[in-house]
Amino acid sequence: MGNYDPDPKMKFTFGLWTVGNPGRDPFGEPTRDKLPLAKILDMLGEVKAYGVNLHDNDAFPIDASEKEKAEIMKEFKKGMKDNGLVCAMATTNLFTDPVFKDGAFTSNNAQVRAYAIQKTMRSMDIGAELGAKIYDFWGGREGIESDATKNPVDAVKRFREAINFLCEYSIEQGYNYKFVFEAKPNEPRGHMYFAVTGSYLAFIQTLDHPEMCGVNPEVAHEHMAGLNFVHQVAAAIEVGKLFHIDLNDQEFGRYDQDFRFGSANLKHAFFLVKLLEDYKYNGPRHFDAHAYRQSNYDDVKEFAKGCMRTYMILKEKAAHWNNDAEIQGMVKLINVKDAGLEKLTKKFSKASAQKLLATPLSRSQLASAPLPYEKLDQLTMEIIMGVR
Ligand code: GCO
Ligand code: MN
Ligand code: MN
Repeated sequence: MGNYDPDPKMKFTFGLWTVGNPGRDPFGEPTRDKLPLAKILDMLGEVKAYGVNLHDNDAFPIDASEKEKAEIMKEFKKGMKDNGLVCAMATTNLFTDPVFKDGAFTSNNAQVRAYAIQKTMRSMDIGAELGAKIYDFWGGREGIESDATKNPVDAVKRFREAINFLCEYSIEQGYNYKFVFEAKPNEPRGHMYFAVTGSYLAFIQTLDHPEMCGVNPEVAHEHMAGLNFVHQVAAAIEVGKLFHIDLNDQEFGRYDQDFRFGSANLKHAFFLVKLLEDYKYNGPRHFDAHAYRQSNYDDVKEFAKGCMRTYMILKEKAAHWNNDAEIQGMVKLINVKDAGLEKLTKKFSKASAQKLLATPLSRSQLASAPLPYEKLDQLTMEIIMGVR
């Protein structure tokens, strides 16, 4: 058995709100005491995480005075230093306070929109002081229950205006942030705008500064909608936009569960880790998950260690798959090459089109080529199950 300790090169991070989650749900009160900031940072140090992420109000109360903010900032920096942590990502809480009940950047009220931008600027100042290089946008309240209440075209325009403004703020302040957008189809709103990662990949291209913007896909968010998360991440990788990732787990089609990474859909988790490792993803790997409501803080530590350990185990299994001679032989077999035809279809020209039209290709012969996918999948499953 290998060593599955968290590797700092993997940049495993946790939000203050993840290990600090007190176990509240829509039907019940918290089951754990709220942990003070210093204790959360100590816990992350103890489990050997690489870094910490925050929403402004996870650490700095929404009504904190400048003096209180300065004291918390000092405590935060000390906690990071004592525990060898970096601050990898910061974000704004644009969803808890009642002011955001009908959206932040997409609110129908221009004053609420302005307040949301102002709050984000202040939170960007905090993140930059803590050293964060990534700034996340999760539109928690950007959506509707009824389309009678908001024009969905205006919503996109308003969101774009806010992001363009904030990109300029980051540049003007010299913060050098990379912005990342995190899609979710529903919860807490009935319907949220930018429902899937692909929505943001298209949106980014319409911004004034597309080069500083990428995505932060989350396993649970695509699985809630019954989608294949690996494919969403692959789409982001292929256009060079995977700047951050939120790892957790989720039963398909259920409410927002935020389970420990790999605990519900191990096969998908395997292919996700394989994709990230094969394409040398180098950003933070953030476990945006929380422990079961039944757990006490000792068990929360087991939860955090479990997220990282599962990733390390799956990373080893992905390498095993890549080095398995029988599997690689099959991969070669199913990827039929034809240098002449590949050259012909690589780029259109009148001549290549004519040549392609004149090429005899036997449909029945092509259809009869062997595709032993049952065998390939079984070999894969045996690696995942640990018998191969
Ligand atoms: C959720 C989201 C959040 C965001 C966080 C950072 O489903 O609640 O995943 O946890 O990631 O607010 O923007
Ligand atoms: Mn989530
Ligand atoms: Mn998330």
